[in-house]
Amino acid sequence: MALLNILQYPDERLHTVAKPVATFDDALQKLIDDMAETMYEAPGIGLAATQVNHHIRLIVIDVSEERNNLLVLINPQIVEMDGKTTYEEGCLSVPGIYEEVERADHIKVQALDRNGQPYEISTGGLLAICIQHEIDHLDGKVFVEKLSRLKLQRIVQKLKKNQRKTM
Ligand code: GNR
Ligand code: NI
Repeated sequence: MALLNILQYPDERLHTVAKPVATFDDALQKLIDDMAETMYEAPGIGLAATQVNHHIRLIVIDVSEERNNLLVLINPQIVEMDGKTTYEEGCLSVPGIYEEVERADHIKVQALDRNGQPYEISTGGLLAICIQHEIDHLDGKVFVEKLSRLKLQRIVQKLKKNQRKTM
């Protein structure tokens, strides 16, 4: 297993639209394991392949308290959305920034597991928010881009200042 480097906003590679996974080979299994390790180590509740510069439709998530319930979503599709909720989101690619974002409250998602078997989840709460946040990454979108231009400008200034300090 290995820790992967997480791209930091405003890295333009975070705007890449990911392609569907077509082959469930050993390289994919290794990437899944490395992404899970990277997410747990960060620590975060989710990680999209986009964030580790692999532009395929693969997400790992664990919203459990015990950090022992890894969920792997490959080629995920939201097939139903219901209601609205707001939550103060953060992102491993946007360190130190936490902002309220509005999303669907309940979703139904179809995805493939790490062996390519299809499954479906109907969920709400933090898991639903996290799945939507991660699918946005696969579509090249970062949560701060949902905020006003002024807020986004201020966030980018702050991130650049912090990045200068840590280089
Ligand atoms: O660790 C994470 N926490 C989080 C909190 C609220 C809403 C979404 C998230 S996802 C984030 C990890 C991450 O950046 N995934 O892309
Ligand atoms: Ni994120």
